[in-house]
Amino acid sequence: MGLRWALLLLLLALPLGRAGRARNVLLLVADDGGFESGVYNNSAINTPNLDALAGRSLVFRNAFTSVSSCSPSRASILTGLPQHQNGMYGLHQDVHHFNSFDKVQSLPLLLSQAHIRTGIIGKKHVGPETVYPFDFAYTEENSSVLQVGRNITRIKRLVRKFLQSQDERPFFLYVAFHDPHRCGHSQPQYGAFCEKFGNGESGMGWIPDWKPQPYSPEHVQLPYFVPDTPAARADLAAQYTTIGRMDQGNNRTALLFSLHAGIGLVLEELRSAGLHNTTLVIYTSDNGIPFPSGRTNLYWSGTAEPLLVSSPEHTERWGQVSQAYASLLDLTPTILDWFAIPYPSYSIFGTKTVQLTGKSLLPALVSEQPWITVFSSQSHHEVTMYYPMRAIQHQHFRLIHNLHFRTPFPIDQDFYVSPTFQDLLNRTRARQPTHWNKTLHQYYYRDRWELFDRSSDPTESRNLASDSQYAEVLELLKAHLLKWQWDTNDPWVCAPDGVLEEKLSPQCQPLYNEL
Ligand SMILES: [Ca+2]
Repeated sequence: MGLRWALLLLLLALPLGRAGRARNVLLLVADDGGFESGVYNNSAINTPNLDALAGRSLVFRNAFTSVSSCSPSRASILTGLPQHQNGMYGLHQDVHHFNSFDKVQSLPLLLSQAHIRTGIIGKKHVGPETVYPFDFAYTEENSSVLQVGRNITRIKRLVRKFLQSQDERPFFLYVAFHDPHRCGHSQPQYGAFCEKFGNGESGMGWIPDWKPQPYSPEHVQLPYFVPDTPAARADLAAQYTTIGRMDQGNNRTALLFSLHAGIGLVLEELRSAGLHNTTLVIYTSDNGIPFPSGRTNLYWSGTAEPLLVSSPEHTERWGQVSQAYASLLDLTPTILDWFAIPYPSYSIFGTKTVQLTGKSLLPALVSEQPWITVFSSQSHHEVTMYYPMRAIQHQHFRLIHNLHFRTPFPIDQDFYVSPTFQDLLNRTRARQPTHWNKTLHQYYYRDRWELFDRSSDPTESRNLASDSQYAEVLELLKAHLLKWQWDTNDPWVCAPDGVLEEKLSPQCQPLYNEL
């Protein structure tokens, strides 16, 4: 075969946009990030880079993770499959040791097969390597996660290195910031959120692109689910400071932070390389903020996420807000759609064909879509934290099925040592006011079914599951949720009052266990 033919075949194999141009994707994920940005109406914060990105994006107001835990969420983002289907039931690292199933066809795998170059900078937190291979990888597996996830100067240089070594293939670059994540459990010398890491003080190292900004606990905007106590405010202020390795020259009220400065640097690298007009940029987070009712919970407070989708080819809705419901399970279908790659027909176990239940978000970039339902599924966080839950958010209704409702809700090591939770424990033990919207007892002991109507109860404080006025809604949502569990081959589909027997036709067999 002649060289010209070989080149032509190679070009035909490359995914091209409608205009015939190569298309790329940059995925930015904050670790435990929430709505601390101007674009999401946090007026205490100045976030020029995220706000500028929002001006070139469709801003999703109703976006949700499918699971409120790091590794399971990253695995679901990178597969389009919920944790119970891709196998990442809990955290990947250390003794937790969860992995996705060997046969899972992940996004990096599918992209690689379609001749798209893949790169990851920052926190990977998923495995095995054969399921999640990247051509270019600087992660906790070969570097310090502080360096590749929090040192924005290092991140900037790695992005530059990736872009400068870019070949003729399109690319998918995943930049996984570690910054909004807690630090007190693993690196307490840098502060509760690593807010001192790289601040130039003795022993803290120095990040040249970051001028640390102190933040006053009195000025943080407390979400409704965080106790209004000095301890929690100081905790949140520390997180704001770490989020804010901010742009140089910001004024004293500019409470913006490393994450956003880092995003600015990464986007600047994209612009400098002349790739901003061919690259779909997505910004989101993996799970709820690390505060009570946040991370590890399937309440709104644990699953609602920021989501910006910026397409240079879809300028119609730049700067607009979408009320359509989006799930992080939609990211794999969206990215495959952007590259015009079909999802393969295959099975992970037996003959059950894997179906993506998410959808491409690209149509929303053209016109508002009638999407009103998203699903969530959680089994573990840490290996000891077995507390399976399934949930559906349908318009303003949220239904949570707590499968192990008779056991106390588990608390992770990282959160346990946090100033906010220690203060809650101490106040509860001393019978002092907690200034929280629930009690520890309520937090630990949950009803099997929790139904909330956010249109009349935005803080999800009234469980309507036993209210006869909502019996019809309850049954409808239960049926929707159960159908999704069957559609996604959920091994827990019969729990807690039955056993799944799969010979011949799969069905639930009763246990008569009084549930
Ligand atoms: Ca996380």
